Amino acid sequence: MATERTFSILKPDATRRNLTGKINAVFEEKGLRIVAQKRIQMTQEMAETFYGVHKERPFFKDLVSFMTSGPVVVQVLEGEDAVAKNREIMGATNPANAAEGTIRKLFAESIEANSVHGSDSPENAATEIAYFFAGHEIVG
Ligand code: RTP
Ligand code: MG
Repeated sequence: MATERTFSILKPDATRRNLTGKINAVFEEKGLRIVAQKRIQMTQEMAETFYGVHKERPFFKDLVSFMTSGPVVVQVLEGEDAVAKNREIMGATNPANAAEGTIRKLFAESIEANSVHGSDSPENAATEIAYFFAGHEIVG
């Protein structure tokens, strides 16, 4: 399997509880390398664009308001099979269904405030990385 990059967000519930280091430690322990990272405040427009695929879903409005409720940390993670590996490390969307040892099992507060985002395909990873980072900000 080839080295791959995925896009990650530490969501506002994680930054609010000062968990960025603890979550980053999980990525690093499991073999993912943080090759780009910055702390930003998402605007409503950014959150609506980023989660555009969910705009017809009943939870869309709440999700946008949650994602803009405080700072987030956007990241590029690199490693073998990084997209699938990160989804595994994150665990199920709903922490009630997340496996032991996953980030969402360890840290998530609810199905919405679930601490992390990770791209769900290599194609989406490329689009999401390009939305938040310039090429020179990623150093592998
Ligand atoms: P993400 O996109 O953030 O990595 O999470 P995911 O793939 O595991 O879940 P997805 O279905 O893409 O949903 C995106 C985010 O929307 C919030 N959500 N709320 N209230 C609800 O029923 C509900 N369902 C989803 C979560 O923050 C979820 O991560
Ligand atoms: Mg998703």
